[in-house]
Amino acid sequence: MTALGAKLAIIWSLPMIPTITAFEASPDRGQGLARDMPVRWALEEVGQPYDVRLVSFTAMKEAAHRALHPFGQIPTYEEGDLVLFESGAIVFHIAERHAGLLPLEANARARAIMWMFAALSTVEPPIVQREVAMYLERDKAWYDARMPLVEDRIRGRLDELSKRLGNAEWLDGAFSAGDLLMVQVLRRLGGSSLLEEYPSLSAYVSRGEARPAFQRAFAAQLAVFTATQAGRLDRDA
Ligand SMILES: N[C@@H](CCC(=O)N[C@@H](CS)C(=O)NCC(=O)O)C(=O)O
Repeated sequence: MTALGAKLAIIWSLPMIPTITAFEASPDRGQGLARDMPVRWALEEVGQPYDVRLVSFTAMKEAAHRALHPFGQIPTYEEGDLVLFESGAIVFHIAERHAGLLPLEANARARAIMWMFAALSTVEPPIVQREVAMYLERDKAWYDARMPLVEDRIRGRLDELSKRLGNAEWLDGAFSAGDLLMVQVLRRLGGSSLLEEYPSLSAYVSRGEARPAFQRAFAAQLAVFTATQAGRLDRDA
């Protein structure tokens, strides 16, 4: 092998460290509800190191960020020539490229992917509707009438989900990317009594949160918030 060939072989064999984007100032004050969290969690589950680029709300809407994310949001994922947005797609990509988040057996794998979609397209929408109502529609005349309807829609989904989960530890056999996304979606109900009404789902979320990979991901995003706060205090002093 020539010297150049040897150099290229080393470069090709080096693992590529992906870069994700996250809020510079997370509105949830470090609760790990922003959607960089499932991406961090998936990367931690598979043992893939990653870099984080923090973006401000202003920068997210500028052309440079929109070139990565047409909707001007976080998270994004850059890995060599590959640029992805949509947390579900990013988690899926990570799960496809590494062992540990999707079963190898074809039917079990298809079911795990089904649960990823169920989390994001069936369970999450009414939960996000509740957040939209709470944060953006509280001053509307119809707010008090609408909220119970939205919450009942969430209860309907939680009821169905808890029936399917039953006494199982995870949704379909071993922990998968489907559980990762489902737990993360249900975490958005933290602080409301809705999740507590379903003890088996509360326990399911706690099992997810107890995983070492979750803990590392959570600590990493919390460290961003803590550092931002410390910076603010220094500036104000
Ligand atoms: N479906 C997208 C949603 C992305 C999203 O809503 N990102 C939020 C943070 S969790 C955001 O960037 N919000 C700021 C904005 O929309 O201006 C995904 O799962 O990645």
